Formats: sequence, C-alpha cells, structure tokens
Amino acid sequence: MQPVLSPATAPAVIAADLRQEALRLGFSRVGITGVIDAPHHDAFRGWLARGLAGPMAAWLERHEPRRRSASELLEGVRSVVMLATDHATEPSTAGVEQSRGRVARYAWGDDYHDLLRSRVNQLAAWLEARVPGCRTRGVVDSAPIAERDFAWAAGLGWFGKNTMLIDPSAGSYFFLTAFLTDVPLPADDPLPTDHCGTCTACLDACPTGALPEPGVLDATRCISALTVEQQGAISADLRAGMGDWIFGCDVCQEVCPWNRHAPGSHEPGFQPRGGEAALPLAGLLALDQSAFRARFKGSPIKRAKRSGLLRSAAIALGNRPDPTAFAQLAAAARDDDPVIREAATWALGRWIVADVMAEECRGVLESHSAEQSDTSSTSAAGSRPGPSTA
Ligand code: B12
Ligand code: SF4
Ligand code: SF4
Repeated sequence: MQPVLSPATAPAVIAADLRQEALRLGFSRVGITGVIDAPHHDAFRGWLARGLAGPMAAWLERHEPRRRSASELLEGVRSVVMLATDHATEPSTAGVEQSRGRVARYAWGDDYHDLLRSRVNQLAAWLEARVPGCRTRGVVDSAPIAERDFAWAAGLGWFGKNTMLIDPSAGSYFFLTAFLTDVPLPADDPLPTDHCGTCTACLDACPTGALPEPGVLDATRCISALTVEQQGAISADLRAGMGDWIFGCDVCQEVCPWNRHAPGSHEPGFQPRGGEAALPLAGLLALDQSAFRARFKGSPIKRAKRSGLLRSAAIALGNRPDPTAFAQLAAAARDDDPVIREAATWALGRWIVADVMAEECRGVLESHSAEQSDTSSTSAAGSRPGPSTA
C-alpha cells in the first residue's frame, strides 16, 4: 500500500512516483512541463490562417481560442504531464500485394482512444488517492489541446521536418496523451537540439507534396487527412499520389532514419486485428453498411465511415488495377452512395487507360451512363465515365 502524500510532500517525490506509476500502467515515456500557455500557439494560428488545415479546419478553428492555454481545460492547472505510448508492431507493409490497400500503423489495432483513456483515468485516480484534494484531467483527443507543443515543452522530442514529434531514442511511432493537474511538479526541459540536420527524406518522399516546407504540413494534400478525415470526393489530381494507402499514411515516417530502431510495441491492443495492416480491396468493396459496422467496430478505421473507406479502396484499385477485383469494382460503380460510385467510375477509367480489362470496363461505364441518361438522375461531380485527368 502506497502512503498517502500531502500537497506539502516534496514535488520531486510525487513526480518520481507519478512517473513510475505511468510506466507501470503501460505508458512508454513521461515528460512534465510547468508551461501552461501553448508555446507555439502563434505558429498554429498562422497555419490555420494559411488555409492548411484542410478537412479539419472548421473543428480546429472553432477550438482555437481554447488551445491557447491548458488553463482552459483545468482551472488552476500547474503541471502538464505528457505521456508517450509506442505503437509500432510489425514491420512496414511497403510492397504489399496489389490486391490489398495499406493502413497506417496507428490504426492497425483496437481504437487507441479507449486504451489510453482507461490508462490516463487510472493515473488520475492514483494521483487523487495519493494527494487528496488535488485536481486532475486526462485528455485523449477528447478536448482541444496542442499535444505536440506541450510534449515538446516537456522534453519528449523535437519537431521533425515532417511535423512529427520525434524522440531521439524511440522515433515517432507513438501516441500522445495529456494529463493536467493543479499539483506543482518539477519540470523537464525541452530537448536542446533538433536532430533533422540536413536530412530532407520526408519532404522528398511525400507522395502528394503535402510537406511544402520543413515543419509545415498542408492537410489539403495530406493522404492521412484525405483518407481519414475528408468526407466526399477526393480531388482527382491527388488520387495517383495516394497509391495503395486507404486509411492514413506513414510514408514520411517510414523514410525517417530515426524510426529505423524504433522500439516495437508488444501491446496486445496495437497488434493488427483481422489483417488490418493491409486490407483486401475487393472484400472492402463488397461490404454493405451493416457489414462495415460489424467489421470495423472498435477499430479506428470506422472513422472513415463506409463511404470514405470504400471510396479510398476504389481509388487504390484505380492506381493498381487488379483483374480479380473487377466484379466488385463494377458493382461499386452502381453503389447507392454517390461518392463511392464516382471513385469506382474513375477507377474503371484508369483501367481503360492502363489497358486492363478495357473492354469490360467500357461496357460497365456505357451501361452506367445509359442508365443515368434514362433516369436523368444527378450524381456526384466527376462521375462521368472516361479516363481521369490524373
Ligand atoms: C489535426 C491533426 C492531424 C492533421 C494535421 C497534422 C499536422 N501535422 O498538423 C492530419 C489529419 C493530417 C493528421 C495526420 C496524422 N496524425 Co494527427 N493530429 C492532429 C491533431 C488532432 C492536431 C494537430 C494540429 O493541431 N496540427 C496543426 C499544427 C500546426 O500543430 P501541431 O502539429 O500541434 O504542431 C505544433 C508544432 O509543430 C509547433 N510549430 C509549428 N510551426 C512551428 C515552427 C517552429 C519553428 C517551431 C519551433 C514549432 C512550430 O506549433 C504547433 C502548435 O501546436 C493532433 C492531436 C492534438 N490534439 O494535438 C494529432 C496528432 C498530431 N496526430 C498524430 C498522428 C499519429 C498522426 C499520423 C501519424 C496518423 C497517420 N499515420 O496517418 C499523421 C501524421 C501526418 C504528419 N506528418 O503530421 C499524433 C502525433 C504523435 C507524434 N509523435 O507526433 C497526434 C499528437 C495524436 C495523438 N494523440 O497521438 N493529424
Ligand atoms: S502522412 Fe503521407 S501524405 Fe501526409 S505529409 Fe506524411 S507522407 Fe505526406
Ligand atoms: S526524415 Fe529526415 S528531415 Fe524528415 S523528420 Fe526524419 S530526420 Fe527530419
């Protein structure tokens, strides 16, 4: 049984015990900062003002004033404890067979929000028991807080040119969780150096040019934003760059030398669920609404909804034609959802250009077009048959 500590107990003792408890609960690293106002809030505002927030712009702009300070989330906050949780499990899926679409590592396992929320709540209960009367708040994407900014201040990494927070010994494959308390704790210092040096591997490798300058991400072009957050059609000029990514993107982390020796995670909840690392594209296109819900219950992938995931699967097939998926792609071109229909129609157009089952694809597009003119129905912009401009 741990002794109950009073607020007068040396802060260093509380901090040491808190770190130990956080590691015991399964967090990988702990950093503490006494900085309460987000140190780079102006950079965040500048990013929003440049129109780089893409599909998340409305949400981020609405909460911008509250991101300015941690005191917006917990009155009287004295310490922001930032918790990193490594999540890399199996090796990269680069070069996966053509019938499959790639999922970013962070989404291979169970929904990480549930796991991290449970852990941070346990940490809060622990501190409240040790320091009676103290106030706490755990945040896992549930409230607007500049997680990377506070984690930087707490010494958990530097801002890479790919915008990821990178730890010199653990790379960037980790989640961040924030834990706020009114207990004053001794703070860690930010890292003294940025270790990117002259490297530009991430800027050079980004398939859609979403890293226009070091440390600046254009979410209107980022595959992660397009496949996870954007509902509706994806701009035709970005589709080729998406390659076989159907949910999230890890390219700018895969090429980062600091991830070569990233510690693997043995967390059962982060292991790929039913083949989540690379999903069969034809199988995805065959999912109706209830099958989609059942298949991705408890997975981060459900965020894309059936519309977004099947749209991205159709685009991946357009980029990498696979005759074994023809029947499902042809059926998707008649889906009730106009977003899926348009993406599948676009993909069939790409197969014609690539001369893969060109006659069959033309047949589908012609009958589809005839049906549309028969019923004079309206459909999503760009759903006309024919090869794409991409
Ligand atoms: C919006 C968002 C996105 C957007 C925009 C990402 C971006 N780079 O801005 C999209 C959908 C594209 C996205 C993608 C991903 N995301 Co995201 N995302 C967020 C979210 C909710 C907010 C981030 C944000 O505000 N971005 C706006 C930029 C301007 O702010 P920022 O990233 O915090 O950057 C700070 C610093 O860069 C600094 N800064 C800015 N300019 C400058 C200049 C100088 C000189 C200096 C010193 C500092 C500085 O100020 C900023 C102030 O906050 C956070 C969670 C959170 N609440 O913070 C997760 C978060 C950043 N995402 C995360 C992850 C895992 C991802 C993906 C890897 C998922 C994937 N594999 O597909 C990708 C990575 C893409 C990438 N290269 O960033 C993790 C990152 C962990 C880490 N190690 O960094 C977070 C922290 C979620 C979490 N709880 O773990 N994401
Ligand atoms: S996540 Fe992918 S698309 Fe987004 S910046 Fe990184 S490499 Fe580019
Ligand atoms: S790839 Fe190179 S430039 Fe990009 S974040 Fe990693 S070290 Fe920095």
